[in-house]
Amino acid sequence: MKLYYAPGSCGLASQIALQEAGQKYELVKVDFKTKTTIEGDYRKVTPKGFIPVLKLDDGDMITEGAVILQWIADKNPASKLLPAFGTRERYTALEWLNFIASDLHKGMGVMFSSFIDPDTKKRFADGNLTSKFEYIDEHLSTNDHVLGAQFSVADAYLYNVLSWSPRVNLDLSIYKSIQQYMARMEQRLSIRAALEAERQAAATQ
Ligand SMILES: N[C@@H](CCC(=O)N[C@@H](CS)C(=O)NCC(=O)O)C(=O)O
Repeated sequence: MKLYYAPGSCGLASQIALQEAGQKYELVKVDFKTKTTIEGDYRKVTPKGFIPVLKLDDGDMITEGAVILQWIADKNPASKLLPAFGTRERYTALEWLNFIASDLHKGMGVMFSSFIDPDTKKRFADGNLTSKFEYIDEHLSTNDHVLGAQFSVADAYLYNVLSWSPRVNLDLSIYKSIQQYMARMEQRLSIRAALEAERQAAATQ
């Protein structure tokens, strides 16, 4: 299995999930500027040009980070990375995955954009992102993980996206529960292993 990724981007969540599931995978680095990899034209892998893409051993490709996370969880039920199909808890997990993907991830994406000037980014952070951080902080004040007691792929994704804040000059230090959550996540072996695998792959490709 291959995971197309770029260092420091949203492919980390998929890697964390693969590590949690004990799945072996190979990392293939994508150059965003040229849309190439060591294999050649990345647009042949996905015309969308985005990472992550999970290429299965039979050649099938899965795109969209939140969907890749569900695929990994469902193929590895013993790892308990999502609640069972059909349960109310499953839909709570999907609500979180959707919120992280469409509101938080894409909101943080604005902060990385080269099309938006620093003042507009600041106003966007104050007017849009702050309420999301407050919501997450409040939730984490009574929950060790996104879904409560159990780690899930929603944590892989939430950790991934929140970890970008220093790179876009967002100071989250006032959110004590987020700070404690991030520190807890950084103790997890899967997260350490994913970060290390990414560091090693980035150095060699
Ligand atoms: N809809 C996609 C979006 C993924 C996405 O935003 N990927 C970014 C990196 S975090 C990307 O590939 N950017 C490519 C570029 O900026 O050229 C998903 O949810 O997986």
